[in-house]
Amino acid sequence: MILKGKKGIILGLANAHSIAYACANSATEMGAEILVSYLDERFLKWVKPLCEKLNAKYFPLDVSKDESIDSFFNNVSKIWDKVDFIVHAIAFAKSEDLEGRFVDTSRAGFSLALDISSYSLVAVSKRVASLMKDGGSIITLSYYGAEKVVSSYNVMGVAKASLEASVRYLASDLGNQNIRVNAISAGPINTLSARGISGFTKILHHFQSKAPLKRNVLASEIGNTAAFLASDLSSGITGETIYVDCGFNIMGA
Ligand code: 1JT
Repeated sequence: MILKGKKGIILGLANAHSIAYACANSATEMGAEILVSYLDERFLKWVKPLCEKLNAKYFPLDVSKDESIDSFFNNVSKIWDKVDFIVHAIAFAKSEDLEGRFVDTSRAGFSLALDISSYSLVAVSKRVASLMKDGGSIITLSYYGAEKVVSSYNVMGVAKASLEASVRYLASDLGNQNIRVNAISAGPINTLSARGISGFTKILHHFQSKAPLKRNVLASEIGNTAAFLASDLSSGITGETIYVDCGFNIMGA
């Protein structure tokens, strides 16, 4: 029960396959009280029953709009006097930008991917920091394509590189309020977002054969690492990108 007495926000729940759901599940098991964000009414069909099961509150949030971020945190501050941790599990890119050549990325596609997948962490961190009265932990999700070229990941790789750099700058800014900021670099997981990508099954197979543990990473393993980063067990860790990828990233030829 490493999160007993803590209050945490999980951003980006779509359905039971979401990494956000695995994080909400682990945090609840570890004793935290959870509040969840979902994009809009289209997702309520899945979000409502999942949140009821976890005894979690849920509010809509569209990170592309400052007004939506403001009203979300306004909702949070009405029911909670403080927040201890937040998990940011939100990313987006146009499907046409996750295939073919990176060099063909449009200005609009580049801007959209970086806005939703990277700037949103900055916008959310500013608001949540003012609610983290006893310090806190900010956690986001990244992927190996941030540092090495992974075919088709394209503009998302650039967005994740920007996200990981933002983690370091945010950690530097917020450290004096005892707020830690870290990223989890997760191995590929079969979520709703991932399944939309052509060739994703091939990626899962390649990953399994190369990774030291010879299997794909489980969403629950990401959730458990997020719980560790949210807890006081990780009190000396900030600005870091932690791999939860069955060892894939250590391998060379
Ligand atoms: C997004 C999507 C962000 C899929 C993502 C993602 N981060 C990791 N994945 C899974 C993935 C995707 C590709 C890949 C390897 C892993 C889809 C919606 C937008 C945000 O390529 C090798 C393309």
